[in-house]
Amino acid sequence: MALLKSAMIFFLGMAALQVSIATVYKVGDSAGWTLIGNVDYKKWAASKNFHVGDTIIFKYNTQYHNVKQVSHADYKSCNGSNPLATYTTGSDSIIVKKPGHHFFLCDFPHHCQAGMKGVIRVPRASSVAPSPGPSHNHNY
Ligand SMILES: *[C@@H]1O[C@H](CO)[C@@H](O)[C@H](O)[C@H]1NC(C)=O
Ligand SMILES: [Cu+2]
Repeated sequence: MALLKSAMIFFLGMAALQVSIATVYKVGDSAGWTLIGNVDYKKWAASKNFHVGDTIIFKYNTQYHNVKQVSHADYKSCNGSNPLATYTTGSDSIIVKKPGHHFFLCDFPHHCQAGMKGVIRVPRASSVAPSPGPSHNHNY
């Protein structure tokens, strides 16, 4: 009985830990998703340690901007005509569901070229990927 109880506490503790690890990120911080102020979204995204379960929020004026998730090729060429997902509410909460690279851009004319694009890089869980070396690599 005591063992069952401590097992319960352990699992509840793990669940609480999972919740506390999930982070909410507002894209561009106080600036939001915009052309104003020349926010470097690539740099912004590269400075974060995203994980599965995190929430990415895009805040913007819907008259001028939107959010499209695209393929790597379309990201490179700033082509939003074949989106994997489209967001247009002006306050889009996107929950990171899987590891990998997630490419986003604004599909209004020339906005992507002007810098409204970024990559959310989500590393695979460290327990899944065995590390070959003695030190941890953080090349994200
Ligand atoms: C965007 O991609 C579509 C489909 O792949 C293609 O037809 C279109 O020409 C592309 N647009 C630009 C501006 O490259
Ligand atoms: Cu835009």
